[in-house]
Amino acid sequence: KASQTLISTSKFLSLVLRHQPDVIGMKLDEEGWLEIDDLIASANARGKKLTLELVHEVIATNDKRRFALSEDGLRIRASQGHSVSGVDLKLEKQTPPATLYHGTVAAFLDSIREGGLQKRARNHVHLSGDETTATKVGSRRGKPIILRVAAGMMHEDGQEFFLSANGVWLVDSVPTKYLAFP
Ligand code: HQG
Repeated sequence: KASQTLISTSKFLSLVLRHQPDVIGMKLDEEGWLEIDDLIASANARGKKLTLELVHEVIATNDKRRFALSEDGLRIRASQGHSVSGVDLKLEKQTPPATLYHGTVAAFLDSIREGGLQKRARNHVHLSGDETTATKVGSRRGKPIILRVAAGMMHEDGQEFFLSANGVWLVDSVPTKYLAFP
């Protein structure tokens, strides 16, 4: 199968499962799940070609493992990146490593120094476990700048950390005092 099909399907699933389930007239459940059969039927009804095989292939081959299958195998959700309100992934709190990383770009630095890292459109601030990953995240927007986050200290101070099923660290915000700028 052309990898182009897998990429465009991944983008479509990201749109539906993170941001706008209403584009196919769907609603996510409170933990972000959607019945795969409903997803396929609704997508097809709106002219978006989607099959069970394709959905499973995207889940299995996606470069960032962006989508997860429920235990019963009948539902799908995005593992992180949501902007739809009211979704609670019910992740367990985790103790983070001493340092985490955030990849961004120079244009945002003044504002980040001012207000710390904020969620913006998404439900969490996303942090990376290593600099290589953070560099990729920052590169989506231009020349990457890597900020070091004193995650251990934040955690000791009572901030909650969650780790998504695909290894992305999620927090509510990162106040400036925990950030080291390059
Ligand atoms: C910036 C991708 C100004 C922040 C990635 C970022 C990730 C501020 C942007 C996931 C700010 C938000 C998320 C402040 C934060 N002032 N700018 N106070 N606080 N920002 O896309 O972390 O490929 O919502 O630096 O791999 O870039 O989609 O967050 O540049 O895991 O699966 O505001 O998206 O995953 O951008 O990326 P985003 P992100 P996927």
